[in-house]
Amino acid sequence: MVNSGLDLRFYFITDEGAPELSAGRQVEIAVAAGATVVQYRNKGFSAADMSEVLAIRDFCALHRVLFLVNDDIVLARAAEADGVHLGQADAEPGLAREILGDAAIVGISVSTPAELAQTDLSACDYIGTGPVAHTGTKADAKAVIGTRGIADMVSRVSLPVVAIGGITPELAGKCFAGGAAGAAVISAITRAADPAEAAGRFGAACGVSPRKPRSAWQDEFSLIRRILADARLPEQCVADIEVAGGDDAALFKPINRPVFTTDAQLEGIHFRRRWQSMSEIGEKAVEITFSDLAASYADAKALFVNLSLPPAIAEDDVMDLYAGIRKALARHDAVLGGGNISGAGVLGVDLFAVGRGHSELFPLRSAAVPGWGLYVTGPLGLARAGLDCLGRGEARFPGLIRAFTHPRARFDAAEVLAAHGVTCVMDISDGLAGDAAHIAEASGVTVELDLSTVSATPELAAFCKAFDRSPANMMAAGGEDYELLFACAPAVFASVAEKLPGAFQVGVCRQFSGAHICGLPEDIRGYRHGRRS
Ligand code: TZP
Ligand code: MG
Repeated sequence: MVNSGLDLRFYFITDEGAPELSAGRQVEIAVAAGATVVQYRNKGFSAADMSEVLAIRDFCALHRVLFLVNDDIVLARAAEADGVHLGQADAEPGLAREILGDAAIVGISVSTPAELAQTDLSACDYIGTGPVAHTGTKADAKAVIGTRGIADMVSRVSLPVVAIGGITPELAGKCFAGGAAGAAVISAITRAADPAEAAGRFGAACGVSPRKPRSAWQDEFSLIRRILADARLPEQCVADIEVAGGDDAALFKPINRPVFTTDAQLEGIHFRRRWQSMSEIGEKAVEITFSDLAASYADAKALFVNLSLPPAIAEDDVMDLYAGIRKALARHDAVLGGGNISGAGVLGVDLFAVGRGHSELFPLRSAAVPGWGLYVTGPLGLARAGLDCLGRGEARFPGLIRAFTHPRARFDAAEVLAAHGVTCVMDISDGLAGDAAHIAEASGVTVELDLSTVSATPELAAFCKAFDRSPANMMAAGGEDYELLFACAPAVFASVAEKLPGAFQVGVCRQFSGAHICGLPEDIRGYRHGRRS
């Protein structure tokens, strides 16, 4: 699953004036009917309501429903909501973006062309437009604009339009026909004689399916039992490992030249649950960890996983994450050696991998010498552009999104490089500019980068054109491609390239001349965790 677009179809807003339904109960009903967004709207919010907000947030997270807060950026931030919906009289969308961050969803109400003209939409992800029909739920509602007003707004903006105000299932259908991306509803559900039945009809009009209720994971031991039940040792690995999985530690048979590496994937830093399925998150975590083994000419043998689990996550989601982990392990003939589960604030996958090293070679970053070329095994910048697409809700470049969500450890390329005796290799996780500098510094050379003859893939070129980005910049600064970066004599590369047609030159190594990297504009830097500016 790649949820690159925002799914705004069934946009439920809580009703602080519903006679007998608490906001929490309203959300349960809407989510069960398939709501794709929940907006917490409570004009009389006080600190006493905070536990209600947090319970709704967790319930939405558990069901993978987007959770937004109405009007209040500070509450949205404090509740760690997915975003905020602002009215014309609220704070500027740019301020919401600044406070809530790049990945937050920011929506704004824009009812008329006149309002549109005075609204800066540059920090917004969608607009809410209405009222479509008469509504008693908003005292200061503007003049009714009808479904025609929705179609008119759709024709004026490129952002998704959510229709709001007095919407019934029948009207929702008309708004979708006019190009609306979603229908927002309060009273047609909350004040219906049978709210659950009304929510079901509204969901059907929005084209969503009802949801099964999910419960949060409760118990570390029951999860571990389920994980282990699926994690039998494949026959071919028993040769290296005697005991893995269910005991306090794993027992390995002697491994010739064992190689160890570790990596981590953290929610909010490396991934967002709404951008990738749990299985994709698990699979990627293994591939990026094994990428370090590939770059070291080692075969993957075993993986240890230390999982940090927030409370609002379902046991089935954890099993999905492990399904992805197992898929990658099977791809590389490796086993789950063991692991740990701990409660935490955010989802985190910490990994530790064991490999069997090459019988003679252990490539180093420090092995490059002046006169060698610097090369990569495949296209650069795709994953960074894919991440951008996910952040923008841009679905036109699926290959770029896939590069971000489905990296592969290049064991195939490593085998070719090892067969050619290449001694200077690393994987590109933080971007060519930064990673080439690691080789230059470790080897005491100057790397002269030159991307002038490298062309971007057609999809990256189209992305750069659409968003006015420089392809060279994306290729040099974009991280997470997990291709291998290597240095060798040009004659060696000529023979490597016969086996790896996707490989190409990105620079040359020279005698150190005062700077480790040259050939790039100043503003190009690789990704560096912890850097604040
Ligand atoms: N903004 C414009 S109309 C409206 C809001 C919050 C109220 C929508 O509620 P209902 O009950 O679905 O008309
Ligand atoms: Mg408002």
